[in-house]
Amino acid sequence: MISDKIEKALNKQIAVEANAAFTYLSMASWADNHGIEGAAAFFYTHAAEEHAHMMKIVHFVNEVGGKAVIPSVPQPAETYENITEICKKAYKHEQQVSKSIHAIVELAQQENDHVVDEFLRWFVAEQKEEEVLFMRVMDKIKIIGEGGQSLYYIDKELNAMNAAAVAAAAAKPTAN
Ligand code: OFO
Repeated sequence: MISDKIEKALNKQIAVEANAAFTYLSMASWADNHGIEGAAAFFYTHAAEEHAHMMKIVHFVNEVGGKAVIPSVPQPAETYENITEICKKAYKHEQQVSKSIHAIVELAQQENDHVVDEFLRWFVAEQKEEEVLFMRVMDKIKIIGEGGQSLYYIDKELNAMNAAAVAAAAAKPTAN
């Protein structure tokens, strides 16, 4: 039911989501090891979300007659300078993922594939939400500044954002 070109693009996106999941897992683990608990919880949640996105595409590709390919994932960074660097990287990462989703939407529209186009709408909305979230994180970091207690406050903010994200996820339809 899907063209070879779209199947290839969706399989590439499976790898992108897997890469995002492992990148955030590595960030969470680094924060965990440094006792930055709010940031760890925030990125563990995001790693799980990215894994769910990957699974959503795997199921879809197989459902519409394609063959989902499970990718190998490049080893993410093991160490980071600080939590600000992590958040900057995560924001950049989300912007790239959005571009990648938008490119598949364009492909689906060129091919008049309404099924794929409709399927990807969920991802377009999700990416918008994630970009907004990371933009807000960067804004908070700017407001908090670089004083002696900044890490404490950034961690507190990330903890609160994580709690809000967990509550929101519980209230909306899940990735299947
Ligand atoms: Fe998969 O949602 Fe962002 O990357």
